[in-house]
Amino acid sequence: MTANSDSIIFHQYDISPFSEKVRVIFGIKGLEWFACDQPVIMPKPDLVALTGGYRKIPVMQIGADIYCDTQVIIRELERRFPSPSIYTGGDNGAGWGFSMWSDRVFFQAGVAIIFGGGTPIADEAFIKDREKLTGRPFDISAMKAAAPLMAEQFRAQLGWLDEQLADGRDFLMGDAPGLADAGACYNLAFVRWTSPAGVKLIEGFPKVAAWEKRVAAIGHGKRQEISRDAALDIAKAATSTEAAKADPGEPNGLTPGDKVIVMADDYGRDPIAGELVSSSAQHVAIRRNDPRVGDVVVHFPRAGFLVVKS
Ligand SMILES: N[C@@H](CCC(=O)N[C@@H](CS)C(=O)NCC(=O)O)C(=O)O
Repeated sequence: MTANSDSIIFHQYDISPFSEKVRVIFGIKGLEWFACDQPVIMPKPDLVALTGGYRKIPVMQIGADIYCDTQVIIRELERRFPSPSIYTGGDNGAGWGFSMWSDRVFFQAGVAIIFGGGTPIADEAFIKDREKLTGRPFDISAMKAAAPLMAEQFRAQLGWLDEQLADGRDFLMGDAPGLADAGACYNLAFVRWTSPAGVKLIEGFPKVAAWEKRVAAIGHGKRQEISRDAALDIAKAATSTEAAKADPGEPNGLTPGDKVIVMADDYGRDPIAGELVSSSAQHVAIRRNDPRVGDVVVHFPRAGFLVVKS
């Protein structure tokens, strides 16, 4: 199959843990998708042509709709492909809170162990890039000093997963894999790829290690590859399917047509400018134009992002 404007194009790289979260969702839903590999560090001109400045990985593209951040990517996958659902244990709302814990607190504990333990990923160019991304020194010696303390944090949180699995269930919310499994397992995968000390901590919880294997066995759905040029050509030829929609509950009166800036509230806070198309408590969509891709609509979650009139 060649990709078209209905295809899932997934801008990613293989050792990206947040990409792994979505790849597991592709597996759970049995989806076909196209991997469009992007660089691990800036510059990423082809990605930024689509997003308007957002540089984090992954980004999902369907035609001229561009979804930034795993939260909005997974919500959109659930909307378009509802079966099997990612909410397998009544965690329709709680699953998102669980994901935010995993993406921020659990992830940062893993990062400290990985980079504090010394890993070949962290060469000079990578360190400089991540300092720009976070606006803070990427201080390997400070991470080395903190690694033993962070090991305690990481272990305590692995312990929560272990307690969740204590009754012998196969997956975190019950018999079937879903949002919680994808949302937690990628942090363990990242540790496995990069940190022998971290792997020891995981292996300290045999139920967690067995669960991890069950999640890995789900696979990643059906993956094919697409070049960056071909992905941009698809965006250029396509039209967004997002309809303009006012949200009467908008706390600050945002209305379709408003010129706005959207930015993440943690790291990678590059501002993305556009015109508001639609918004809700969980989602904001803005239209922007780029000479390489034409008009595109870029989607973001609300939790973890700021939207301001420009
Ligand atoms: N909140 C974002 C976090 C994404 C994230 O931090 N991704 C990492 C890679 S796994 C990243 O973009 N690092 C900087 C880069 O790759 O340029 C999400 O859920 O998608």
